[in-house]
Amino acid sequence: MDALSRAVNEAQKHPRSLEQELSYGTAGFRMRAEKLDHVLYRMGLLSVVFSKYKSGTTGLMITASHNPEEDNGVKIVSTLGEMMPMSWEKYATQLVNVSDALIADSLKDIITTENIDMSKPATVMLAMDTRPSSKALAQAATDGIEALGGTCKNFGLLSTPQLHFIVCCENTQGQYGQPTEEGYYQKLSAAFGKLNSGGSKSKYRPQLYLDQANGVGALKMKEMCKFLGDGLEITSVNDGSSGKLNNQCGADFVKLNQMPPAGINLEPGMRCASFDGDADRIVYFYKTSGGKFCLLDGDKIATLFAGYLSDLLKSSGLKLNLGLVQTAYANGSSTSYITDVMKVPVACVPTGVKHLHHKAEDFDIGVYFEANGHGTVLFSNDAQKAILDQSKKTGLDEATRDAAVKLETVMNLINQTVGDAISDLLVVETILSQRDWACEDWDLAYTDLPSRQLKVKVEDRTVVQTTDAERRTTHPPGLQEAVEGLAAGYKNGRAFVRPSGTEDVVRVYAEADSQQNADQLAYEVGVQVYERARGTGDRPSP
Ligand code: G16
Repeated sequence: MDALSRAVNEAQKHPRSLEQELSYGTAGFRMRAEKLDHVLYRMGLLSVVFSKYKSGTTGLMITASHNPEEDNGVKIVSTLGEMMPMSWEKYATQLVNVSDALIADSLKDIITTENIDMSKPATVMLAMDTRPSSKALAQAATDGIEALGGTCKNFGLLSTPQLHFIVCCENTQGQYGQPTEEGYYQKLSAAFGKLNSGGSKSKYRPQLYLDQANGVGALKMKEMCKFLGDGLEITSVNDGSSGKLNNQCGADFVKLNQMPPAGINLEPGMRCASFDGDADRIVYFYKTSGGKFCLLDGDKIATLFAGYLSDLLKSSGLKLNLGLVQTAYANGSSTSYITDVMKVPVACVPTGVKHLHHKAEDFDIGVYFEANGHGTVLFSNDAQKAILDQSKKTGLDEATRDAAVKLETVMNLINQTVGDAISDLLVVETILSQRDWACEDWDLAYTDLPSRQLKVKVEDRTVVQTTDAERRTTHPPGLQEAVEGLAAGYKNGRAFVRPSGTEDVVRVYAEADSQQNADQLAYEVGVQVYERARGTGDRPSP
């Protein structure tokens, strides 16, 4: 039996029982876990075809990240650890939506269009998060991989960024690091150790309270701590030993509710951070001596990183351009600060790491962060070479050389393949330590405009269509004018709506001069969405 016939045959074990049309969203397919069996089988098939197309090892991650425990999802990782190219998303969408009988036709279509040599070998690295549904879904994916003759390397539980890292290491023949979980800890901990070799501090304390969303990040941070030695003292909260994944905790909860997670009794002087369910996002928070909760989100992390890197660039004498990439969710104050004070170019792209990552490649050093805490830094090949050359150059004065060596080491601390909560945590701690800053010092750069996010349930969220990096809607008619009219009524008012690509909701974002005004604006915009886009369930309430 040839591979395509086997793929059809094996599909009987994973029949498509869902009539609903699915599409490859912000971060792959995501929904209630019980609906995903055939999706995983078919993504197993696709990851093999994609591996043959790329002539390299691909990755398949089973996770629904910040979504509730009952959901699950899948995304495909490309050979350098980046997301599967957007041009392949249509194939994924097509393959999961055809009837069982048309699987071979759908595969043939991809193979012919992309001119793929099916005789090439294929390997797929598979990993999953801690959701109860993940194991069975991993089996469905494995069945798909093996039906098409691919080799499946199952890594079991990994954080999403660890899988991206390992896939990159594998395809660069170890140049990026060793393609194992241990290789990940070794590379990052070695860089962290080099950058944090002591020195007395007056404000920075190497103690962090870490909310791990009851997810896979807890297991992996525990491993990382063994490699870090006593360089950083972490108090683990929501480590999965009792609570439910992402329930009243995690980066998404903290960012959206602007309050501490369950399990942390926040007091002034404590530096805290939250991971999300698959440890690819991180936000920090603290409480002022006046008792105010303060969030240090992705925007604040981005400016911390960009400020530090730009100082190192100056001191090292390197002429490399540094840019920052954000989405519409970036707080208006952060964008003004980056543009007007830091004088760093900033670009705005639609939500989703795939968009940010792509845009960041336009710079020698591209820092990208979503306000929700997902981000990293990319160094172009030329930038990496220039930094390495400078750090090895003889005859430089000590300060110049020291800055170049630091840049090189920071590069090794950053997981460039994708936003990584563990790596980002280590970079934040390094910068705070080197600057001898407490959270208050970090937070001084600019003051966030108060903001509010809401979710509105509608019959079909695809009726909301957007343009201009999701800052404006083009459909349903009249919605954009209504949103603009409402925002104009508030000082510093700004609002936008967009359909989520990971949850069945329309998201509303609003910011204004006061929290009360931001809340009110979000509510009023939410009502417009509810009325104009056929809202269902609870009408937004003030
Ligand atoms: C995913 C994506 C992020 C995105 C988030 C929310 O995060 O990786 O880029 O910001 O979903 O997307 P949306 O607003 O479209 O639902 P995660 O951490 O859940 O994988």
